[in-house]
Amino acid sequence: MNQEIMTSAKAMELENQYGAHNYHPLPVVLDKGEGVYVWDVEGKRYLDFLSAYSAVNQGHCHPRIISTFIEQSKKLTLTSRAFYNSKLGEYERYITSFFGYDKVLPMNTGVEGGETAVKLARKWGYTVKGIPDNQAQMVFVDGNFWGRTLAAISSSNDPSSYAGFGPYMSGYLRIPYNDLSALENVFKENPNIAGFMFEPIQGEAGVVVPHEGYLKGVRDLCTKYKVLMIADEVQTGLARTGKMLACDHENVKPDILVLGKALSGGTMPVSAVLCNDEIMMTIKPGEHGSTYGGNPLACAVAMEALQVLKDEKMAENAEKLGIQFRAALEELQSKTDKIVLVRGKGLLNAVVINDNEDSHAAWDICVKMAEMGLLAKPTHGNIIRFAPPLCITEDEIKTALDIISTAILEN
Ligand code: IF1
Repeated sequence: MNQEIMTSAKAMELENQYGAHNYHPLPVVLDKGEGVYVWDVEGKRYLDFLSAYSAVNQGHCHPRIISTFIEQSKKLTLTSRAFYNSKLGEYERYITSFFGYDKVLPMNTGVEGGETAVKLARKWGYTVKGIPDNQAQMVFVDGNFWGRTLAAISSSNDPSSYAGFGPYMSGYLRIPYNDLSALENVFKENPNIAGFMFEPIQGEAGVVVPHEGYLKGVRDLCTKYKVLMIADEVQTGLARTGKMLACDHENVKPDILVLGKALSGGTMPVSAVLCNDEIMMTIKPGEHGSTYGGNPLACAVAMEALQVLKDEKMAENAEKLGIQFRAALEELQSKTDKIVLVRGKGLLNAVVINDNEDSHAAWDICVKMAEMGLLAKPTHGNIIRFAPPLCITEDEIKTALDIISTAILEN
């Protein structure tokens, strides 16, 4: 086929004509990525401050991860789990010792990880906790986001996630986030609760950081009431918040850990559910799985993606530069009434813009930042999330802050 000259306009037109309209992207057409930078079709360079929603923590096209991908992809990519493969056992040993659990169940997308965690909790509820059949309850929190499947949106209180897709999954309870008395009350009132699944910091809700002690409080209450603590670290995990896991900020160990996104360094969907034998062994052969789960390519890439985080001290970098980034934004906040709030941990941060319902100030700021060479996108209308790859340098943070402050002050 002759090589058609692709322009941004042409690419947007093609997506509009032939693709589902399930997103409203910023008018930027990306063509290349390297480290913290991405380039559009016309060659304009941007600082990527979204990192594909924290799936590119290691930086775009990290050389070590790409060369591992290329090497394994020439040898063996997929076997299904009908057979063993030479990478899966090595990966399972690597990731379980990396995070300190007996076993891992490998899946692909983050939401499959969440679904797997809910199925494990229910199975454990019936076979270990002794919940009567089909009576297991799962507790979620307001503002949660763990994907787009019917099981995931059934737990949501965001109409843009659930409206128009009913009927919904039963056996779900929902309480306010960051509220330990609400958690204890729901545990006291419902004897058949199998698990409590939540994000240690809420990403989609707009980087909502719970009060100091919340994670510890959740851990203690889940232990006291024999409810599985399930940490959805799909977005907060893998060094994003300044520790390898967000739960590490309070030295808390969830019963089930869900990982995804950057687990592959942004090369392909790889997710993982980790827990100890008492829970993991409740699922018997043939009771759960997926075609691509645990494929040799994913295993090779995930080991390298995790090792890169450690070798390049990305959690430490996120911690250090996150403190600088938030301090500078708070300084900016003191100069304008446009910023209502700055919040975040590590390099998962957000700015809440002073924006009434119908204005689109946050969107306009993002369009202005794109023109100035920085990509970020609003969530929930007036909240702008800033999440660059964790390989970013101090100088690049300073450049980003110049762009952000100019765009906010000028808008
Ligand atoms: C979209 C949001 C972020 C997640 C957490 C599980 C999943 C996600 C904490 C599911 C996925 C993605 C989904 C993507 C945009 C992005 C997102 F805005 F939708 F909410 F990051 F905040 N747990 N989040 O954040 O993982 O199945 O997608 O691999 O759906 O628009 P997935």
